[in-house]
Amino acid sequence: MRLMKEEIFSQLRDALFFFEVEKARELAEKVVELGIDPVEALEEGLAKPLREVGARFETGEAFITELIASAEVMEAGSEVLNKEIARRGANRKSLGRFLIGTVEGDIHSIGKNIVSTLLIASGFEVIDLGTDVPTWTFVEKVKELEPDILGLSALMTTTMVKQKEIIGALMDLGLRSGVKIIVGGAPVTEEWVKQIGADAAGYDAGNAVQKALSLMGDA
Ligand code: B12
Repeated sequence: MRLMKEEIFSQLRDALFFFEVEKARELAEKVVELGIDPVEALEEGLAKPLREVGARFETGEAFITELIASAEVMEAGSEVLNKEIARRGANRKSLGRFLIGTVEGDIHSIGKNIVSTLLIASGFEVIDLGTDVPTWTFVEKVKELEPDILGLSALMTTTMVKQKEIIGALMDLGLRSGVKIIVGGAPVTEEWVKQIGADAAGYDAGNAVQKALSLMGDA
């Protein structure tokens, strides 16, 4: 089983590097069929190699077309795996309401979607506002839905400033104290959390769930 798992993860990695969308979907279905941990498959088979493509893009070794093509592979595979993750965690009572979205100007959705799925699987009620969400929409939705936690995703150094803007707007309207705020995305650090007055940062989906649970404990 262990060998089979490693073999499938390695085939998933190859599918991502060679832009094979259908192959990734089939392999993800095989992961589900064989009862392999879908979270591990997502991280080892798809997320890690996608980050490698990102690093190559940064150094000029990969083109934007390659980045887009490998992201499509990741999305196809994660669509199948996310369903399985949610299915495994179904029928739990809600631990709390979690409002999540990617900030304005930023269309990166993959990490946010993985975090949402794992939160659902862990028992949170998740409301996902999608990507490129204006600051004002976050504020309105906090007012309307009264979530326990607000999760703000930003993948770029140029868009993470929106996390600060949203927290500022919530403070100005007297809404900040009613909601815990957790920020995420690759550029986020503990230093940034302090600087913008958030409550926590989540560095991957597992860590996001852990932090969310501990914030609920503080509530
Ligand atoms: C895939 C990808 C894309 C895809 C996105 C597809 C999609 N549907 O999401 C496409 C090709 C569309 C894309 C576009 C662009 N991209 Co891009 N992209 C990436 C890449 C390679 C991977 C991101 C990803 O999905 N990672 C996999 C997931 C699983 O990891 P993750 O996103 O980090 O999420 C995890 C954690 O961060 C955390 N997390 C994430 N969100 C949240 C939220 C909460 C609440 C919590 C608690 C935790 C949490 O948990 C997640 C799960 O483990 C990164 C490189 C990188 N190292 O991040 C560049 C990267 C983010 N992109 C970059 C750039 C520059 C762009 C473009 C501007 C490119 C261009 N020249 O057009 C556009 C921007 C468009 C826009 N306006 O947003 C830069 C940003 C640089 C910067 N300024 O900081 C990066 C860093 C690449 C690079 N090294 O240069 N991109």
